[in-house]
Amino acid sequence: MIVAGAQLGPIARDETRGSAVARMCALMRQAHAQGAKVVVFPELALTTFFPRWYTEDQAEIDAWFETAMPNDAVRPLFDLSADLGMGFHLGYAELTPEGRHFNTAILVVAGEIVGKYRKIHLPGHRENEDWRPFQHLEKRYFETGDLGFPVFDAMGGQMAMCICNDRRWPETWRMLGLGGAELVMLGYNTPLHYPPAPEHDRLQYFHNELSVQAGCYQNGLWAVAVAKAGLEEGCELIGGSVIVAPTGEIVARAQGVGDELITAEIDLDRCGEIRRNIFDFRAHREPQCYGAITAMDG
Ligand code: CDT
Repeated sequence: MIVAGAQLGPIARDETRGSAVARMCALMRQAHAQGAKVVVFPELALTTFFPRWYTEDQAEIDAWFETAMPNDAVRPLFDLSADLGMGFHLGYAELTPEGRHFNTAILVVAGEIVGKYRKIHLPGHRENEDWRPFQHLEKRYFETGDLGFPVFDAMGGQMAMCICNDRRWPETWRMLGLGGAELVMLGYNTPLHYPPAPEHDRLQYFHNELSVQAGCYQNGLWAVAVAKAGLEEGCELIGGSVIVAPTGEIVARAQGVGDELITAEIDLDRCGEIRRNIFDFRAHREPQCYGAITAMDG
């Protein structure tokens, strides 16, 4: 199958959801013209990355969240997906009828939601930290995802999702690998500047690729990792969207930091190249020796 990653350039604070959706529809059309069966959009793709701002006004925060999916603003994406018979992955802020807040991603195939994931590894902090040039308040505005690491039988394979910071954690990938995932779709908003350790700023692109390539290789699966990129409200976000093979090799990479489509022809059966050999879990894993992984946080 051909898969696509639709990197988005910055979304301004005052850009409407309708405008972001129109940009995504254009990229979905482009992906379809190139034969793609599914297109992956970034984390929190409908709005600017609002956790960079502190507020105590819950109504102000709730305005960044979606209370229904689809809703009127997003419906053009669902309609286009149905018309084209295509799949898409979308990250958005979810406010449930019970008033719970999640950083969520869905997989939609031909206009129907077939899978949902809620981000488990929430980075950043809870309180305003004045010394930072911008905040990273995911721990304040979201709760930890409560859906585990699900894998969905869709589009002729085993599909899974994770979100941004999740990609840095080997536990994420192993859970998805053990669940039989063959293709992991993920979106990210990663600032180029990491205020607690600015000496690592120069490594942001490297750490993105290192994490995704290791996750793919060590679990024998494909990934499409897609950025929201560029200078967004004074904060530089990395680009570098990639499609990675089960061997850990990068088969497509975005060149810039604007709206940009990347595609690759992938064969899900190639997961077996790794899973039947070096990472044959059943033959070689020793779970009786891994107790600390679930018994301890640090
Ligand atoms: N969105 C997100 O998870 N971003 C983090 C930024 C670094 S932690 C403040 C990431 O892991 O890319």
